[in-house]
Amino acid sequence: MTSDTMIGSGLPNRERPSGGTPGSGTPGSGTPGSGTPGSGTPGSGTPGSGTPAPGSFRICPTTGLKVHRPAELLIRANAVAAVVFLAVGGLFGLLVALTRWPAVHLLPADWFYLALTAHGLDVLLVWIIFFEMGVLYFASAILLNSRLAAPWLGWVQFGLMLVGAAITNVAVLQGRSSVMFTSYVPMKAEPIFYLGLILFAVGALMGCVVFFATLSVARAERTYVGSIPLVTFGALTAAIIAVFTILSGAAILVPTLLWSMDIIKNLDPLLYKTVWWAMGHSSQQINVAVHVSIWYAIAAMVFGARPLSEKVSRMAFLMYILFLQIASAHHLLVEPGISSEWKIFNTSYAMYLAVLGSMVHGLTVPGAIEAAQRAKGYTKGLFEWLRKAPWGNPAFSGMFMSLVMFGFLGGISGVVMGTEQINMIMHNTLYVPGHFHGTVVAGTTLAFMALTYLLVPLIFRRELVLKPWAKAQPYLFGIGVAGISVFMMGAGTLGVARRHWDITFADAPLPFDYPGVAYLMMGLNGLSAILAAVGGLVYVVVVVGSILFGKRITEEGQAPAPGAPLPAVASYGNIEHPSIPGSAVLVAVFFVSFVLYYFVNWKYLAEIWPLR
Ligand code: HEM
Ligand SMILES: [Cu+2]
Repeated sequence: MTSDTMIGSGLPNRERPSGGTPGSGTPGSGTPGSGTPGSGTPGSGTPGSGTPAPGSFRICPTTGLKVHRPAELLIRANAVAAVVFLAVGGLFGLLVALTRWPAVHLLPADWFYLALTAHGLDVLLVWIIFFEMGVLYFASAILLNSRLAAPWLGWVQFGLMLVGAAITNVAVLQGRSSVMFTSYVPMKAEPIFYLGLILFAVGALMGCVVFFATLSVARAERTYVGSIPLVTFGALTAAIIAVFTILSGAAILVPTLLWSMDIIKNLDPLLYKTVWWAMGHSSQQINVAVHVSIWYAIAAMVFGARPLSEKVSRMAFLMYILFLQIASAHHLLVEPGISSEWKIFNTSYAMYLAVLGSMVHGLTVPGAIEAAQRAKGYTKGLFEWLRKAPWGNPAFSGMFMSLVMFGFLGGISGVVMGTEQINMIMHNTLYVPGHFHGTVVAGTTLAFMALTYLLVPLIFRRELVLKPWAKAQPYLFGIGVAGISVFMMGAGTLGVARRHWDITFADAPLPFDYPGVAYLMMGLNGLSAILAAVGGLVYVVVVVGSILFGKRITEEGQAPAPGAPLPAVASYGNIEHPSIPGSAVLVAVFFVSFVLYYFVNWKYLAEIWPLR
């Protein structure tokens, strides 16, 4: 098969698992037909216990994949809950940003900290993790052509997470739990604040269990050929890290709950922070693993792109697991109880190994898209493949902006801030939220939004409403978030503290003035926040509107012929003979920016801290 037909159709030369087809890769299996896309049609044979009744599957008309209805319902439920909490948390984010805009200074101090707590909680935890549960079910049951193991446990996941999120929100809104999402001891929240978080985490753990069980069901029932697809592999690394994260969370939140109930009298703040960040840092690595998987998924679904090298991409995912914990030291850089040697080793040498994983994906994802586009004939110059990409398709534009901004805004600033010495310039300033709005909003959130535009027709079976709005949405949100990220980093570089209600220090006995530029930055941040909030609102309106009022897609797929190729997203295999000069140039631009910015910060450090 030429690479042209391979890619042009979006369908690779991998074949479906099916009885007796050459290359189906199930030699020696006595029941080769089990769980094929054709199950349910007469004679296809679905032997084996636990194989669901034929009626519980439909065939997707777009991909030809089998869709297990209980999995589909769970994905829908988790996606809807995610979007609702994004709307709530995003509103709180806007209120926070408008308060930090000195000319507006919207909320009084106590409401500011309440809103900040609710914002961090609802977006960073609730929105992201509900969405991730949907991704886990999609990457297991749907992409592996399998039934979901134990859907009832999936509903336990959903119920526990919903109840947990609701309880914690109630605690925050009651006003006595404004401890922000890190809830550093000795700040004490109401017991139900921690209880809600624990229930939420137990729910998420159940979701991981369903995911692992589905992988083994798919394997046992031979619903796929050869290795699992890359997207599923990425989700697997995320789920493994999630288990570690949730156990660390239990190790710290259970004692904190007991402490807030006065059962434990004392909790050591440094111990709290160290264990809390075992959870807090790992949870961000889950987000990265998931959004990188989504980049690959969208590249495959929009372009039929296949990875440049399955092995290299899988290694890069594994690096996330291998070098996960050493980097969490970057959250402890000013803790007096920890030695400098340990901090410097963990943050400046060991950390780069995890970063390397992301940089590999940063090359291979655009590389895969470039190779797919070139194979379709977009070969002129370095960048025809990129210029002629479907920029009006919000799934692509959102995904590509997520990739670029995650690297340039979140990635570079993360390494700079994670360097012990330079960290002293911006520790605990607005640079920190500037950095993580680059990673977790421009990177993760934008990628999730982009994927939603594909999930609505595939999983909700509705056409998008308000298509022109959907087209503009990633740009509104992406540009707004880029502004938030850059301007908060700018203000932070000038020393403006994070989590601070009043940068004028109006009632302080000793006056203090930030430079005028800091005020300008905060104003620009407020304007960007409005733009991002509009982008977020458009997303919610388009998604909810489509789910409720979009034209129903009633078309049913046909069971594909045995041996027919699987779509790229659901199979294993590299692209053949890739040529990616354009991506190589993009990567070179990235490295030059990286190095320049890194040294600018060392120079700045030398200037504000003269050693004579
Ligand atoms: C409309 C979109 C958003 C706006 C305008 C916004 C704005 C802000 C602002 C101004 C802060 C406060 C910085 C400070 O004073 O320390 C903040 C904090 C934060 N934001 Fe956002 N944000 C948005 C979306 C998001 C999203 C989608 C996420 C996560 C996925 C997120 C995660 C966080 C977290 C974790 C904090 C820190 C809370 C804390 O310090 O306890 N934000 N945001
Ligand atoms: Cu971290």
